[in-house]
Amino acid sequence: MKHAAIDCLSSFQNSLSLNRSKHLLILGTGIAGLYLVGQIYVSYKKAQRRKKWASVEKNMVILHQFERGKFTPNVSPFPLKLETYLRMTGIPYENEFEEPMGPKGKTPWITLNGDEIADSQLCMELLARKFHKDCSSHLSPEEQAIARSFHIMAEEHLYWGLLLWRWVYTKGRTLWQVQCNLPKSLSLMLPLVVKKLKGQAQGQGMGLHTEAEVIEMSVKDLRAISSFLGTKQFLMGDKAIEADCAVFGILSQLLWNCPGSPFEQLLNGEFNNLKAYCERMKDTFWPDWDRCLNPARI
Ligand SMILES: N[C@@H](CCC(=O)N[C@@H](CS)C(=O)NCC(=O)O)C(=O)O
Repeated sequence: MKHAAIDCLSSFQNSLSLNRSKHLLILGTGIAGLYLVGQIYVSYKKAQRRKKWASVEKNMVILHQFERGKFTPNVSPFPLKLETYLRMTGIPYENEFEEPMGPKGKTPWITLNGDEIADSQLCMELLARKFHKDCSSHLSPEEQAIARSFHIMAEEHLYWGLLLWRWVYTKGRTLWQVQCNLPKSLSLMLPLVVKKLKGQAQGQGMGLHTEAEVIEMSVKDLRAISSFLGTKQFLMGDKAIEADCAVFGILSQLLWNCPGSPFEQLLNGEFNNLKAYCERMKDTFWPDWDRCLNPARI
């Protein structure tokens, strides 16, 4: 009798665990299937977009970037730099906002005659060669070296002050003040984004300093650019060059897209020649600036 009960119990347990394994197997297969279908759909959409981009006229640049910002056409310095360059040189281009992240995992990037090129600077250098555009040819090698130093200081040093202020010190919250229609999922993902960008800043080195130290270093960069610019129209004189696109990309973010920051305050005060410079770059290359904002200011 006792044995029969034990046999019965153990066969019940066996069938339970068999059932559980079966359910787990079905669930696992279902999830894997859904994932596969999702991946196939993503690849299909990607291929469709590339087909569309390949059908544009020859030598038309497709500039991939984030959606327009509220106060600047882009809330990232690098797409703004590249689009300003395209305008400065008159190279024909079209904007594309569906796939802002390029083959190197960053924005912006371009498609040109079916080729994909990442990195704003590499794009500019390739376009300069292809379309025979050299906006700095009137400068001496020494002047070109100075322009390069300011360009690199802005993008490889001051940029990290911007990144840390926007993503670490204010935890990405100001993004909602400067960009409309952000995906809802971004609020949920925000801590992960902040962690990733903080990691990048630490890897670069700037993120290892205290906030006060980083702000002080950034102010020194701003002072250097302000002193060098002085009363000149553009970085190297009356004519804007490639380095102006890079410097403008960063300064415009600090001026218009960092509400409540020390940068905003300084650009409206001690360094107001940099504010005038941003306005000048905007007026010269972006006569349609207001229409390139989201929402457009008409
Ligand atoms: N050197 C690159 C920098 C581009 C870059 O850092 N883009 C940022 C936006 S400001 C980005 O895509 N970050 C995303 C990430 O790092 O995951 C260029 O000039 O294009």
